[in-house]
Amino acid sequence: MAEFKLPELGENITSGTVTKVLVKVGDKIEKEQPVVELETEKAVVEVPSDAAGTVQEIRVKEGDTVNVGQVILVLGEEAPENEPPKEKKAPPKPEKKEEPTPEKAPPEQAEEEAAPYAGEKAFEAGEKKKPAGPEAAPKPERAETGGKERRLMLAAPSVRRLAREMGVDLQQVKGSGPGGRISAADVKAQAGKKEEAKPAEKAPKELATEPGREKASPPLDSDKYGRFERQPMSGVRKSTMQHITTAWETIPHVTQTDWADVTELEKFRKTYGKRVEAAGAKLTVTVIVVKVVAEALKKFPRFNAFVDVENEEILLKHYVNIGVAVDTEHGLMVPVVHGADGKSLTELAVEVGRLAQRARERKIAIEDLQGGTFTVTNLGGIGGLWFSPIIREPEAAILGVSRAVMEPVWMDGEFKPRLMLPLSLSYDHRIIDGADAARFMRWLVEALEQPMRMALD
Ligand code: CAO
Repeated sequence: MAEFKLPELGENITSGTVTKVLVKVGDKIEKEQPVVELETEKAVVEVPSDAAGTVQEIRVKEGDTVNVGQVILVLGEEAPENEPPKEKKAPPKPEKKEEPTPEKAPPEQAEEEAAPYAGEKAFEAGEKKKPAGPEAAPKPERAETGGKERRLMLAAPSVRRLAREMGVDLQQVKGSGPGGRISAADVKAQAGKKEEAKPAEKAPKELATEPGREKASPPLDSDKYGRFERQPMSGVRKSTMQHITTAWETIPHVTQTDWADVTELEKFRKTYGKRVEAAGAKLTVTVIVVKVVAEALKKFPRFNAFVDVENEEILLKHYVNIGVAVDTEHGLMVPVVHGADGKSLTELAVEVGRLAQRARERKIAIEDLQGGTFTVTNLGGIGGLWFSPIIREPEAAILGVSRAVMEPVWMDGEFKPRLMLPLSLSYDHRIIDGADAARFMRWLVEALEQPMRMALD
């Protein structure tokens, strides 16, 4: 028997919330097989087992906060005796409280009865019978609440999550899909009905007594001006809040703006983009900017440095790892291109594409989020001109890229239409002087306008 404990996740991450348990008791698992999905302060990650074996016991469940070093699973050589297996030893039952018996509900369901949303675990119990992936094939929900059997519900985990967040009881929702499957739209429609039906001042009380829910954040609250909604923060949001606050409070920021004439570069991008596509990637503005920045950082090491306030030292990094801000539906994530200075444009395109996709699928590895020395954030796909990006502490600078726009530019005695790319460089004024920042920015602009500039000195 061996215990698998939550490993070090790095960079100040000490805990996470279990969003999904990916194995069942009795499963034979391989080394490196993901066993739980965990939402940390930085991202949702799959945690792989450090050993192969048979799952004897699962010590965590969805919604649990798990600390580094805490036991997640117990692994053994053999499958546990006497199927069906138990996921967790039932705690001693209080004398008066009537717990569901194994005939009424499987052990893991009984375990979940104590959790806020009894239906979730019943879903997993259904999964044991049919091994298909949960997102692909939603399983019925069945649970008992207060002795009253609940209806069988069909809904994907993402829909259940939405229902939880909106304070909607799936039991009250009429599914519009095949076989009564509940969609996200059905949940939203039900949330709308609930809000209409309830006088604001009564909302919290009604929710507290809603069947099948022992604990919920009221979806609507009110103050003297009207109603408002309380929304719990996700782990990614909490992390963003914490890191941005720290950076804002500790780093004296200055933002230097400029723009680069990328008319020629755009022609290059269109021409050679096809070759990069052959490698399965896209030669984007972001990729080109990462390449140019990687070169610039070798020439301007102060922009690739950390401040060690305690020792009053500047740590000049001899490696170039560029973080790329990615807008995902669960919040901002910044995967890191390691060794960006040693990569060709095509390699960078492949890597940026891979990282952005993994981040959006919530499948990014922790190591892909660590080790950055400088960050690029491109809002050009959305629009807008300059902005003031916040440095990712402990880095020293961040480059914001906005949408390239056609502008009349005075050239050779006349105005010519040129594609201009707005750039915003925020830097740590404790270690970078304004003149240095202006020089760094001019170098970037010249390199974007005349790529041979990169090889000049
Ligand atoms: N100027 C003009 N057009 C731009 C552009 C720019 N700076 N940046 C992107 N575009 C275009 C792209 O060419 C693409 O057009 P086509 O579809 O015609 O090719 C379209 O806009 C969409 O681009 P994209 O967003 O996919 O661009 P990308 O691959 O270069 O960017 C990524 C990848 C991950 C940086 C981007 O998707 C993203 O998430 N950006 C948001 C980053 C963010 O949230 N920053 C804020 C951090 S602080 O809160």
